[in-house]
Amino acid sequence: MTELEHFCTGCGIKIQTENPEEIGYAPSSALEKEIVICQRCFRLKHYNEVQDVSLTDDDFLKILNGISKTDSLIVMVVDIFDFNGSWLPGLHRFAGKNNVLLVGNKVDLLPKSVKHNKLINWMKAQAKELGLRPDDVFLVSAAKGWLIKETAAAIEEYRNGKDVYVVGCTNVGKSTFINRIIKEVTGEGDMITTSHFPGTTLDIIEIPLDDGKALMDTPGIINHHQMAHFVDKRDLKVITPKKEIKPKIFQLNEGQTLFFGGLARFDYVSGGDKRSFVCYLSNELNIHRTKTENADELYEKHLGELLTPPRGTDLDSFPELVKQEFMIKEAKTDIVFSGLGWITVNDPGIKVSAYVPKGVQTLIRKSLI
Ligand SMILES: Nc1nc2c(ncn2[C@@H]2O[C@H](COP(=O)(O)OP(=O)(O)OP(=O)(O)O)[C@@H](O)[C@H]2O)c(=O)[nH]1
Ligand SMILES: [Mg+2]
Repeated sequence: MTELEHFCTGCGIKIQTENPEEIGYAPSSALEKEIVICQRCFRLKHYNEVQDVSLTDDDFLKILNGISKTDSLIVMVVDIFDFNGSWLPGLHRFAGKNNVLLVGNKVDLLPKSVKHNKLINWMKAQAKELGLRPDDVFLVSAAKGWLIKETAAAIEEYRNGKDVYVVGCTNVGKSTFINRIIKEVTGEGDMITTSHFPGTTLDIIEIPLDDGKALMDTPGIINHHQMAHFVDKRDLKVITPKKEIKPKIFQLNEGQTLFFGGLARFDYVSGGDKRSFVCYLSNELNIHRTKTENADELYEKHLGELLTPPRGTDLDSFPELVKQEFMIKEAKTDIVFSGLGWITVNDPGIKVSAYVPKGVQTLIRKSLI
C-alpha cells in the first residue's frame, strides 16, 4: 500500500513523519488536519525562529530549470530596494520561450515623492541592460497590499489560460505577493510562510486557479553576493529597511569618509568641496563620518563597537572590506552597495571609493530617484 503524500502548505516541502531533525518533519497527528504544515514553518510562524536546511543551490536550480520546459507565464519579482542584488541572473534559462512579467516589490520603502511612472521606465531600462525584455513591468508593495489587484488582473490577462510561475531571488517577497493575491481572491490571509530569513520557501507551492491551472510559488535563488549572507541573523533586521527610507544628506569635502556600520565604507576622493551625497539606507543603520586619513585606524580599532554591525560574535569570520574606485561622469548617479542601499551623487566629475565585504558587489547606475 502506498501512503498518501503530503506537502507543507507553508513552504512546499514533502512532509515526512520519521525524523524531526530532517526537513519536512511533522508529527503524524498533523496529517489529520486539513492544512498541513511542517515543523520548520510552525516555528517560523510562531516563534520567528529558523531551522537551517540541507538544501543546496543546486537543489533550487533544479527546481527552477524544470520551468523552462513548461508552457506558462513567468512572473519575475525583484526587490526594488536591492534591484541589482536581487536580480535573477540568467532568467532566460529558466523562462525558456515563455512570456515574462517583471514585478518590482517593496515600493513602500522608497520615499513617497518618487513617481511610479518614472520608476517603471527606469526598471525597463535596467532590465534591458541586464538582457531581459519583459512583456510588462509593475510596481507593488506586497506587504502593504499596494497595486496587487491591478497586477493580479494583468497576470490573469497575460497568462492566457496557462500556469503562472512566480520566480526570483530569495527574500524579494514572492510568497508575500502570492499571499496577497490569495487574500484578494479568497479573503484568506498568510497561507504561505514568509520570513525575513533568506530561503524560506523550499519547494514549488501550487495554488489552484479556477480553470484547472495553477499559480506557483517557487523557492528563491540565493545570490551569494548579497549583503544578507555576511551579517548575523540578528543584524539582518538592522540592514533590511522595514519602513519608508528617510534619505540622509551629507555635505562632504574631499578626503572625507562615511562608514555604514562596519559593513561598508565610502570615501569622497576628489571633485571639489561641499558636495552633496544622499544616502538611501535602512534608517536603523548607523552612519559615521570621519577623515579618510583616519579611516583605516578607526576601522581597525572600532569594528564591532562604534562601527556595527557586524557584531562581536561574527567578527572573526567577517571578510575584509575591498575597495573599488569610481569616476562619476554623469550627473545623478547612484553608487550601489548591493543589499545595503545606495548613495546618489548629483554632480559629475567626482571621484569616490566604495568598500564592501569581499564577495559583495558595488556598482554605479543611473539614479533611481
Ligand atoms: N517593506 C516590504 N517588505 C516586504 C514586502 N514584501 C515582502 N517583504 C518582506 O520581505 C521578506 C521576505 O518575504 P518573503 O515573501 O518570505 O520572500 P520570498 O521571495 O518568498 O523569499 P524565499 O521564499 O526565501 O525565496 C519578509 O520579511 C517580508 O515581510 C514589501 O512589499 N515591502
Ligand atoms: Mg518564499
